[in-house]
Amino acid sequence: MLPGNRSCQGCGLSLAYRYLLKALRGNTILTIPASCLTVLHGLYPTTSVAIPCLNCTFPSTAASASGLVAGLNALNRTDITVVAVAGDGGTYDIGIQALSGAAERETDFIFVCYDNEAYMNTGTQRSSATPMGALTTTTPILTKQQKKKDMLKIMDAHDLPYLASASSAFPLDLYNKFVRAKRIKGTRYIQISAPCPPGWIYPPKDTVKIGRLSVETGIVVLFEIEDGKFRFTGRSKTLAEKGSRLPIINYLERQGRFRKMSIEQLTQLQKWVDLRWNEYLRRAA
Ligand SMILES: Cc1ncc(C[n+]2csc(CCOP(=O)(O)OP(=O)(O)O)c2C)c(N)n1
Ligand code: SF4
Ligand SMILES: [Mg+2]
Repeated sequence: MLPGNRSCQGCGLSLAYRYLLKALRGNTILTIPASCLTVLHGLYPTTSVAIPCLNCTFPSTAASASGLVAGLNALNRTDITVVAVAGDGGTYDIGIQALSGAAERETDFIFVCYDNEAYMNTGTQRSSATPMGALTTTTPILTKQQKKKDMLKIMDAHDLPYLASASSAFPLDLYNKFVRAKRIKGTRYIQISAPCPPGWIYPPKDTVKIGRLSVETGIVVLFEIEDGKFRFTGRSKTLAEKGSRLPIINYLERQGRFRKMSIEQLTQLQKWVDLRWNEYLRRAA
């Protein structure tokens, strides 16, 4: 990644992207759909990324990756890693069909979902990754009433050789996951929680603080699953060993998007976070 890009100040995606490209060092081809990431890359003829990148249509990220892999195989260029990077809208919603198909065909590529929990590029519309209780421009009065879709669980059901959950606030953990994923063959799925100051409504200087709190509260859990074996990683591993998670209110109260959340929603969300945490503890045991 070159110095300078067109993301907003304090963008969690831009941090995560820098780390993951550093970890992927070597022959890599990217494919990315319409999203904040296309904006981050810049307008032709300028670009902030010094490696080849295909700009594909919104639903076709994993399909375009499948095409790239087939082409490279035909050329006998198995030394090149194909990496698809899409937002939560491009993964959980419009991209899920192509992604599931590519995973079932065991396509040899890494799919990265950076999760900023809404359609940010077009002005913060709700996605199925938006958490319950969040204000978006399409849930402007009552907040989002439904739970966040558990995409990690859906991808885990594909029995992938490697799946991981990371955060832009924990660079080394994120970096190590990409180094590990690069060495494995088949479909690898890595989901990165990427805080977004304008969409989540907090000052740009707090991006790392918000990201850390998401992990401290268990809203985001750092883990990896390799050939079916679940492991907590980094800070989540320590939290699992010490049993000292913070209540989610510590994370929610710092973000304007949750200012209209009801007490019932808060209770429901805390319950969901606790249930999922206990599920992970059982898997790790
Ligand atoms: C088929 C199609 N529908 C809608 C759009 C408009 N569009 C471009 S980017 C975007 C939002 C993408 O959201 P997400 O995937 O979460 O990435 P983010 O913008 O949050 O980084 C939308 C709706 C499009 N480009 N193509
Ligand atoms: S809207 Fe959010 S995700 Fe998009 S560039 Fe700005 S900070 Fe990054
Ligand atoms: Mg998004």
